[in-house]
Amino acid sequence: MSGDPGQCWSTATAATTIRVGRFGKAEFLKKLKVLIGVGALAAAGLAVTPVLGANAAYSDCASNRVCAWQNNHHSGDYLGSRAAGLGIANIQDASNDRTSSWANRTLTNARWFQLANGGGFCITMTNTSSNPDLADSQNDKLTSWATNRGC
Ligand SMILES: [Ca+2]
Ligand SMILES: [Ca+2]
Repeated sequence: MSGDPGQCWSTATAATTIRVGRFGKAEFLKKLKVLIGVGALAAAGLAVTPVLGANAAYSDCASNRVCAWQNNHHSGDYLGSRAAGLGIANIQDASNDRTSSWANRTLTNARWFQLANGGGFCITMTNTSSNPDLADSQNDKLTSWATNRGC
């Protein structure tokens, strides 16, 4: 409706006709598909956010938790957290092999493992410390973790 200032289109049908006429049917359908695609992406984002906490930050990790993030410097998806004193557990499937930074905000040492159920190599997460940038050999390897002691 941003067309000729001298024209006044009183119905939606008239506006649609003008738009189709201006862009051509093929281009109109292309624009429509783009709009539908944007809507679908927005819907997908809304569905994922509550689970993984996209665009998380260090401050999302409570002071009594051990936490993992998708990207360096405690950013990207928030992959999960655990309280102190818990035994070995696998991280949720959607978070497996994605951790690039972690924080242990508890007063207890914790540890994480390369493989499920405490398998593979073990890395200690010292109490009240964090690693904002895992070494290449550790990056995207965390599969299980425990918060009751170090390795
Ligand atoms: Ca990662
Ligand atoms: Ca792994």
